[in-house]
Amino acid sequence: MSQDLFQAPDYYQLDELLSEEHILIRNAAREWVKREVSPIIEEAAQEAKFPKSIISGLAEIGAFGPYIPEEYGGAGLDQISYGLIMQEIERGDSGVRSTASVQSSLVMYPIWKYGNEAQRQKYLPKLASGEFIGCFGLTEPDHGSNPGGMTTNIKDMGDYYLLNGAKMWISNAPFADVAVVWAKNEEGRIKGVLVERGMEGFSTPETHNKWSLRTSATGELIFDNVKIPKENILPNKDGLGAPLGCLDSARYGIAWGAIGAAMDCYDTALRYAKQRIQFGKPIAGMQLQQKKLAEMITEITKAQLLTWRLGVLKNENRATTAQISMAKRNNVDMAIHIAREARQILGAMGITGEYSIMRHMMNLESVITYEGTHDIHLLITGMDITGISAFK
Ligand code: TGC
Ligand code: FAD
Repeated sequence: MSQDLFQAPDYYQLDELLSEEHILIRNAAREWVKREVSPIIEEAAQEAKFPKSIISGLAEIGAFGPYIPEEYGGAGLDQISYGLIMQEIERGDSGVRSTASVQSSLVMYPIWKYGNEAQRQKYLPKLASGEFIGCFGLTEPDHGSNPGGMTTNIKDMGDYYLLNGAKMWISNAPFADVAVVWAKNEEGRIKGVLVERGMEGFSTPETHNKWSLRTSATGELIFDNVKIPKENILPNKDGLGAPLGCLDSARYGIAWGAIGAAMDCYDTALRYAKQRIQFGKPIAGMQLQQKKLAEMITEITKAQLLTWRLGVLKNENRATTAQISMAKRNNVDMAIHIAREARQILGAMGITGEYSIMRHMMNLESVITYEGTHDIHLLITGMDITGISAFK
């Protein structure tokens, strides 16, 4: 990729809504992405390899467990800081943000919230430092949008549980040290199970040939009579609400992250349009290109306001699942539209790895599907405003 010249748009002077600490944290993440992610990310995407060399840097900027208390190795930050970190990382690449989202909201969060003290002490500091990488197994081959139908199961064998089943499309699976896996017990109740690499009968084959999220490793989790010690069950919450509670936190981070991808596409397209001369003048002076750019900055500004307000509500523990769904859905859709428009502004150059836009565009095809599809989030809003579930 050519040199990273990113300049963040702040059309409504929203920095004034942030504290000094927020700005320090955001700027540290921004600088780190420029220094450590931008120079290597295009090659990693072309080769479809997760760049393991950035794990320690992610830990240093507080991307692993931003809001997990410091006593467990987390950064102890508020929800707006968490969002800003996700925004900056996804400005670099959605696959890198995925790794941070899974580690923080889908692995550390359930261990912190639903685990006991021994489980917290055993796993959280190592996950916060990046010594351990985690993954989250909810989706199955036959149960994606409808995780409540899962068939992965645990059977009580007296001294231990026996785990059987399979999960699919699992971020970080191929190299994760620990997997938070959701499985039904004999009463059909969903429980969280901590499965460690090396347990007999547990394998994690990688999923190849993705055109999207190529810097993030995706795989299956296969459980063939895996013996699970009883102390590896998360004791403090069960039922579908347990994994869905984790998704609330991850979806919130994605709502911020998508703004980062959109800002990068807009900024790249604006700079290119000012420099590219056709018909004797910069294409930025053509009305059609101005329409695209003006609509982009309008949508980015609206998304920034939405997430800032959601962050305030989240800090006060008042953000609802439906509010989070609205922000995830709106912002990812906004980002994917901006990526497509920005790609066109660059003409043929837009399809090359010289610029980040096509990579963002392809990544966002995963982001609009995982953590609840675009349709599912619309139906969550529909359910919230009508009081009637379209899922039953
Ligand atoms: P429903 O009957 O509505 O709810 C079942 C129980 O769960 C409770 N609940 C929640 N609790 C906490 N937080 C939430 N967000 C909750 N939403 C619902 C609910 O109150 C109920 O509790 P109880 O006590 O009454 O039993 O469930 P449903 O089966 O009708 O499904 C609802 C639906 C479709 C919205 C839900 O299943 C859903 O969100 N589906 C989408 C699945 C999804 O998002 N999967 C994501 C997998 S992980 C992933 O994609 C990671 S990508 C990682 C990366 O790389 O970044
Ligand atoms: P389906 O549920 O089969 O949906 C197919 C289509 O039907 C979609 O358009 C959907 O909107 C629509 N649809 C489904 N139900 C309804 C309905 N009731 N009404 C209207 N339309 C409907 N999962 C994990 O557990 N952990 C991970 O780490 C993880 N990482 C992922 C990484 C990547 C790169 C990808 C692509 C996915 C990942 N997922 C992960 C899985 C992801 O959460 C699922 O793909 C997603 O929930 C959708 O499930 P599905 O793909 O089975 O689609």
